[in-house]
Amino acid sequence: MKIIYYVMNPLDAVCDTPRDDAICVNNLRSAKPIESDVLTRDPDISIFLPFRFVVHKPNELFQANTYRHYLVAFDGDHLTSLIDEVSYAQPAFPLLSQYYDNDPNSFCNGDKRPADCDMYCQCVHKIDIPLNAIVEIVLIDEVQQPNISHPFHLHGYSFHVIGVGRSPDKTIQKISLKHTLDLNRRGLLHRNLDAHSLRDTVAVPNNGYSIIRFKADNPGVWMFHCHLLFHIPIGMNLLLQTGTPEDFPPVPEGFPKCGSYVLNPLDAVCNTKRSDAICVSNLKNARKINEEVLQERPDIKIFLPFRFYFYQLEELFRPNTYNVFLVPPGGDHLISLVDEISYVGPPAPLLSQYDDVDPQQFCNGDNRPPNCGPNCMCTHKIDIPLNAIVEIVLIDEVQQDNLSHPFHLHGYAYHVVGMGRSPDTTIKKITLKHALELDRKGLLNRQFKGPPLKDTIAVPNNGYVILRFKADNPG
Ligand SMILES: [Cu+2]
Repeated sequence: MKIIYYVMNPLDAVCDTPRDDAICVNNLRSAKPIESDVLTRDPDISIFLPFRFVVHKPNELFQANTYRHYLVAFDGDHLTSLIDEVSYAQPAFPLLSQYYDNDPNSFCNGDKRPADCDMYCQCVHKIDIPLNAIVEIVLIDEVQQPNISHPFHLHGYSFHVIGVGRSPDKTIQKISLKHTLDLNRRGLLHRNLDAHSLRDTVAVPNNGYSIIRFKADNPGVWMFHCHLLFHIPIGMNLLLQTGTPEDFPPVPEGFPKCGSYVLNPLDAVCNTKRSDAICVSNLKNARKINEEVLQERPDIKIFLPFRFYFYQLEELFRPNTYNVFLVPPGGDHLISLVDEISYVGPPAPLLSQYDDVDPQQFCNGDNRPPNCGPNCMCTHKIDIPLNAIVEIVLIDEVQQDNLSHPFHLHGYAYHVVGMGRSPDTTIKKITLKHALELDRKGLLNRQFKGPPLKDTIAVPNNGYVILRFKADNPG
C-alpha cells in the first residue's frame, strides 16, 4: 500500500483530472456499496441554487419599524445573504408539529418570490420535493470572495458529491447562475457518477460550483444552510420539504404548541383569538390560581384614569415656587395626574414614621384637597382593607400614539384580566366616564380563565387594563 500526502479540496478547485498533489471530495470512493439508483439514473428534480451577498447602504437597513438582520464585515460593509435571491426567515410556527398554522403566503423560493420583495427579500425559503425523488442540487458561489468556500450542510440526509469545480471557460471571470445553466446545457458541468463517499457537508469552491445527489426518502422539513455560523442569521439557509405533512412522523399526543406572536399589539384588539398577536390578558397562568381573586364582584374596585397636564409657561417660574415638570421633545411643559392628582413623596417614611405625617397630606381622587388647582399635588394614597380582593382599572387619558404607559406595582403580583380599547368605535378618546359606562353595560373585556401574574402592565394608549389581586401583604 502506498501512502501519499494530498491536499483535500485544493483552492484552485481543479477536480476533473487525476493529480498527485491534491484530491477533491467528489473523487473519494464510498467504502460501502451504493444500493439505491441515486447515481444510476437521471434525477427527478434538479435545483440550481446560486448564493451571494447584498451590500446595503445603512439607510436601507435602519428604517422605522424594521428590524433587519445583517452582519458588519471586516471592511465595514453591511451584508445580508441571498440564496436564489431569497434571504431566509424563520417560519412563525414549527413546521413538523403545526404546519398548517403557518400562512401559506409566508413560504417562498426562487421560483415563487413575493411580488413586493426588494433587495432584502426575506421570507421562509422552502423547496418542496416529492417523497422518494432523486434530487440533484447545484450550488453556485456568486459571492466570489477569494479563499472563502461556503460549507453547505444538509440535515436529514447524507448526499453524494458528484461534481466540484470552476467554469472550464477561461474567459469567464465570475461564475453566475446563467453561466452555470449554460454550461449544464452544453454538457460542461463536470459530473463523476462513480461510487462516491457520503457526506452531510460540502464546501463550494469560491467562484465555483458543487453538485450533490441524494434520494429524498426521509420525509420531513430539513434545513440546508451554510455552516459559517455568522451566515445563518443573515439568511444563508433554506428548507427542503420532503413529502407532505401527511408523510411526516405523527405529532406526539399533548405535544406543546408554540408560535411567533407580537405581544400586546399596538391595535390593542385583545378580545378575539388572532394568529399574529397575543395580549398579556390572554396568556394563561401555569400555576393554579386562588379562585377567590377572580370572584365576580371584588371587594374594592378602583378606576384610575391618568393624563398629562400642560402648563402655560406663565404658570411656571414664579417666585418661591418649585414646580416639577417634564419637557418632552415637542417643548411642552408637563406634569402627570392619576385620578386628577399629581403624586408628591410624603415628608416622613410611612413604614417607620407613619404618625409623623400630617393626615391632611394624604389625598386621592375621592378626597381631593379643596382649592387644589389643575396641578393638584399631594401624597396620593388609597387605603385597602387587609385581605380584600382588589380590582384596578387603569384608563389611558394621555392618548399619545405608540406610547403605552407601563404601570408597575410593588408588593404584589396581580392577574391581568382585561385589556383593550372601547368597543364603541364612535368614541375617539376613552375617558373615565366612558370606561365607567362600558363597565356598567358589561362591555369591559374581562377573562377569568387562568389570567397570568405580572407586576408590570402596559396600558394601551387610548385603552384600558384591568388587574386583580388579593391584598394580603400589609404595607
Ligand atoms: Cu457562507
